[in-house]
Amino acid sequence: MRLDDIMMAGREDDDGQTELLTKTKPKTKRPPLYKVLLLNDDFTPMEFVVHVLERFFGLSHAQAFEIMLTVHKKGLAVVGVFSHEIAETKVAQVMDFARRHQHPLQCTMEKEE
Ligand code: TYC
Repeated sequence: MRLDDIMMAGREDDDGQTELLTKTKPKTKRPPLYKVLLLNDDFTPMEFVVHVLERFFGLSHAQAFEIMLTVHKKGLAVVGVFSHEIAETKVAQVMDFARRHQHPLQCTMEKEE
């Protein structure tokens, strides 16, 4: 439960005791966040993946190299968490850039629990 789910107010009753009143507040839902995932393959050059991570995710060379290696070893990694619109844009940018360079690199998005 989030803190803003309940509003509390204090009021004194006839005996001077403070009663706590709780009311439910109209729900203000935060928009869901999306993980952007990069998938491993056997053909995309490591340097290309590092470049993609620097270019589209604003990572330093060292961070980009580290994530690339994680994907290479584990099969996939989360490269960032974004709103639906930003995640969609990142996925499209990566897929388009990879396609233009004729690499089979795959990037996808997944709703956060
Ligand atoms: N496995 C690729 C290779 O050995 C490198 C690679 C890393 C490809 C990460 C995709 O998302 C990827 N050249």
